[in-house]
Order: sequence, then structure tokens, then C-alpha cells
Amino acid sequence: MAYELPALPYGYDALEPYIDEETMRLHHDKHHNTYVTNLNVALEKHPEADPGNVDVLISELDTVPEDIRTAVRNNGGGHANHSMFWQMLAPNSGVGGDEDLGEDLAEAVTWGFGSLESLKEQLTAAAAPGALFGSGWAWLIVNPDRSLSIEATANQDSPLMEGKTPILGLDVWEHAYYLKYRNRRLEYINEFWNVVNWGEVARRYESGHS
Ligand code: MN3
Repeated sequence: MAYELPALPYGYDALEPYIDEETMRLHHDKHHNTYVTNLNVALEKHPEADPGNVDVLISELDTVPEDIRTAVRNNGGGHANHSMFWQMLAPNSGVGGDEDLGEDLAEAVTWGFGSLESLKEQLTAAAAPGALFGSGWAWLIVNPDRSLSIEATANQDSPLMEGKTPILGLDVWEHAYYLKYRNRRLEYINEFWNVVNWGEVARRYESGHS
């Protein structure tokens, strides 16, 4: 069965002024939709290679036929990453330091980073142009021992491709911020923290999977 573009869980203007409506419309309706379309086109050649779940599909890239593997990596990754990204955002969820991590995630954050501020600084640094050159994502990952770590991936690669579990992702492709922030990626990242859905991050931490 063909993959479909999921609806945004809020309005296109819900993340204003931090992420603007026009960016959300283009990012969701055009960019994400193109990943879905191109993923379906690739899988038409090998429908038997599709487990029917995009997270599972990109976790098992080595089983995907070679002639569509790059297309599945880029477009399956793009579909999985963006589907998660929309859920990681919520209106005004972290404004003014008003984050609700819940007990388990709060403890893991303190253990791994000392404080939430320090986690944000480290993830911001991982996503900054000096560290992540070009297009990609920065991730908060939960390890099998329940500890947290931060890493960046290029293009539309996902930590799922390496058997890792992301619980927060930050898109730093230019299409995610260029209309409003132009070349100021760091400014976009700093504003991103105002709309992180920490309740969803906590839920993913507690369930131990994406
Ligand atoms: Mn994007």
C-alpha cells in the first residue's frame, strides 16, 4: 500500500512567530509530500521490499534491492524524519523555559547533560553550520541502557538506519528556515526551542521507541 502524507497535528500558522506559516506550508505540502511521492515511485519497482512501515523500512536498508536503495534511503528517510518532526513540535510548548519533561526524562537529562539548558546547548552546537556542514538533522537519541546522546546525520539519514532510537529531531535543511531566517541558522535553532513538544519527547523516551 502506498505511503501517504500525514496531516499536520496543528494549523500551519500554529508555530508563529517562531516558525512561520509560509515555511510550514512549503515544508509540509511540498517538501515532505515530494519525499512521499518519490518513495512510492521507488517502491513500485519492488513492492515486496516494503514492510508497510517506513520506520521499519529504513531500519532494514540492507535488505532493500540495490537499484532502489538510494531512493529509499533519501525519500524513506525524508518521510520518516518529517513525520516525526511535525509531532516533535507544538505551539508555545517551551516558551520561557516552561518545559514539562516528566520524571523519567528529566532524570535522564540531568544524568546525561547536567541540565536541560546544557542539552539544548549541545544539540544546538551539533546542528550549527560549523559542526553540520550542509543539509541534515541533529538528534537526541535514547540508548539501550536508557542514557541519552546527541548526534547529527547528513541529508535525510535517520538514526534508525544505524539501529538507534531518536526521540527528538531538528531539521536544519535550508528549506526549514530560509524564508524567515535567511542564512541565520543559529537564530532558527534558538527559536525552535520555543516550540519543542517535550511531552511527546518524554512519551518517546518512556516507550523506548520512535
Ligand atoms: Mn525538511
